[in-house]
Amino acid sequence: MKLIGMLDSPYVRRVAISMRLLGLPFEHAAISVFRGFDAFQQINPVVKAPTLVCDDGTVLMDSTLLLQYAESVAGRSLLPRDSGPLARELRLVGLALAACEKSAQIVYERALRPAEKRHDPWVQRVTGQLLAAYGELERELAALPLDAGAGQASITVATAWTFTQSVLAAQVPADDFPSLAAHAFSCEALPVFQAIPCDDAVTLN
Ligand SMILES: N[C@@H](CCC(=O)N[C@@H](CS)C(=O)NCC(=O)O)C(=O)O
Repeated sequence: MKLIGMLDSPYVRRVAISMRLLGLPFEHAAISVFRGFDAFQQINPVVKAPTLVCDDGTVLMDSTLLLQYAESVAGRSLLPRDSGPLARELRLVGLALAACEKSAQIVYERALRPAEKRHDPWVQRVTGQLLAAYGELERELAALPLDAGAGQASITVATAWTFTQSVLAAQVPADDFPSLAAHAFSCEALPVFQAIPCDDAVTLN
């Protein structure tokens, strides 16, 4: 299998870390969806990161679908089987993915849209949604912490937080989210997170 996309994308990174934890060997091609658009397009015409090229050549996209496929190949899951714990983990994953989406929207708005065409009410709406997602996550983790690296919610929450802190630390002050910051700190110290780092300098990937 071949995973395509830069590790400054939290979506790519959560898939890479999960595949490593599932014990699945894979190649990684760090192709940018912006600077490497043409090369990416030759693999996946839609140019979405992450993209997974399966061993039979099937091209998949969307991190959650990639993980569904990877877990099927591995024959095990990073999500709980029982519906109660599963519902909580899915809620946390959903909140973290929403936070990734809202972070990326703000980054794209700033980096790609000419200043005179920016629409402040839109940025404010997205920033409110971003803070709401992290507010919910903070409450959840303060009430019941996650074990570092011990499942899909743990991985996705940590990769989302690290991503947002790398691009929007001023908008989402770590001091306001101590449980989230502590969780991400514990995860980032794990060998699997260190082996698959969020690129220091986030580029528009
Ligand atoms: N829901 C998707 C989101 C993936 C996504 O938006 N990736 C970004 C990179 S962080 C991307 O491909 N951006 C290029 C574009 O959408 O044109 C997932 O979970 O994989």
